[in-house]
Amino acid sequence: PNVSLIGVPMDLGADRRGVDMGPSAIRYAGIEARLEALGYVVHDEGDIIVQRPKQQATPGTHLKYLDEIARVNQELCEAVSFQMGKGRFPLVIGGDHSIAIGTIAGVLQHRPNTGVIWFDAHGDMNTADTSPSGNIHGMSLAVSLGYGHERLTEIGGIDQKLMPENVVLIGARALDPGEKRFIQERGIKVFTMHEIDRLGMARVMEEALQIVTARTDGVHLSLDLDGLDPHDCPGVGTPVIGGINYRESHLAMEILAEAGVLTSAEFVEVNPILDRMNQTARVAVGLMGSVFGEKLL
Ligand code: DIR
Ligand code: MN
Ligand code: MN
Ligand code: MN
Repeated sequence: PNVSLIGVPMDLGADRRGVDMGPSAIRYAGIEARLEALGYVVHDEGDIIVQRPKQQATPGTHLKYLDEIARVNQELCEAVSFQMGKGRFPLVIGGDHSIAIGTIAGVLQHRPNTGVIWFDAHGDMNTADTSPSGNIHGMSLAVSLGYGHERLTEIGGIDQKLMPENVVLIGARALDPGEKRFIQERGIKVFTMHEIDRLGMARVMEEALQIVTARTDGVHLSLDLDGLDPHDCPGVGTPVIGGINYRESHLAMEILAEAGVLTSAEFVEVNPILDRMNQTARVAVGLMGSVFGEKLL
């Protein structure tokens, strides 16, 4: 089995420096050796180049850095699609969560009915009208569903988008008012921290897997490290207390691995500047180990 590692050193979608160093931090934490020890052939395809615009404003919209984020995601879409065309598993490392736009657009070229597990404290379902921040990392799931600025939704083709019934959120605990409406209007399944506490992570994952596999031709994992509790992952730009703990998150990855359905993945929002001794990247690499099938015995 071949894995293509693609780094995206982007911080423009979070408008906060440091998360651009995420790919370096994850490589330093040993991702390549970790997967090679499991028997994978890892092809490190390097990083997508991200420019640093002189100004954050984009004329005609309050979306910050729209031009460069659109350009990077277009390139990422092509890179992911190219690697999948060679039969490889794309593993994208970020970078802020705006890069899910390009990753998912690329995946949809090969698996047009992909299901998605969106592991995150946030919903990332704002549009320009509902966003409190103008930060595109809070809009990427809406874009992947076909809602948002045309410069973003056109990436990969406006007709090749996720279906809301094939998407589940896990770990949500900070949703903006417009995101709550978006979720309710489209009937998107959300396992908030309440459901995780009540049902336990094992049951949540079993139910989530049923949903994302029922009508799909693949499953993508989009894992924002701020889905975990900031105690375990302090190196993120928008921490929210009361999150998924280390053990629950590994259990979730192990159940995903056992199901054997995953066809692509991305790990985002690692910010080594805000971290303690690269802990968050190390946790990210541990989770990647689990989701690729690592076991103690
Ligand atoms: C907030 C924060 N909902 C926004 N989003 C974050 O700016 O749209 N997503 N941090 O990961
Ligand atoms: Mn190697
Ligand atoms: Mn996110
Ligand atoms: Mn988040």
